[in-house]
Amino acid sequence: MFLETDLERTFLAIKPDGVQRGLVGEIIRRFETKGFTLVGLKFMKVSKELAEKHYDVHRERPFFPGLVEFIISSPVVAMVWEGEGVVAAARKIIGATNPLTAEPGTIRGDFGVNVGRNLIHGSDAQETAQTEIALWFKEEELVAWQPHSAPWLS
Ligand code: ABT
Ligand code: MG
Repeated sequence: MFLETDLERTFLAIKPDGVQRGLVGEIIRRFETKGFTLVGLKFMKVSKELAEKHYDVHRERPFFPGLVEFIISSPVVAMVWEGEGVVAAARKIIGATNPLTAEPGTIRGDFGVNVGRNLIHGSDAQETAQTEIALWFKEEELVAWQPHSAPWLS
């Protein structure tokens, strides 16, 4: 028996600083223990083309070139997570863009200090999530599954 839920998906990426600092396990743990479901995961170096497309909305901003250089500098962990309300909830778990003002208890609030090194990306809306998932993942790389029904979940 499954709970009736309105499933949605979001795109998350642990940025080069998160990988370099050995925070991959810690970051994934927060989404797993919250109760979201991992449906896609890959460790990869990002091409300049993909980085520029991903941050296309910031193309005219002064920080754009440095941002792209940073994202392609070292590997990232690209992920798709599924669950009820996961897009907004993941943004809460991640915390504010600037880690200095991000609340303690959030990923950025707990581990970061620099806005240009804010550890993890999360889609900012359901529509953006769909665009980003399609940009980063092929359909066959996503695994549709449900965790075993358990008394505490159903
Ligand atoms: P992302 O999840 O990376 O998109 O961050 P978030 O949505 O919280 O914030 P936005 B505004 O999308 O920032 C994108 C990246 O640009 C960096 N940035 C942003 C700066 O370096 N300087 C700035 O003044 C602003 C506004 C932070 C984000 N990524 N990194 N690394
Ligand atoms: Mg953003």
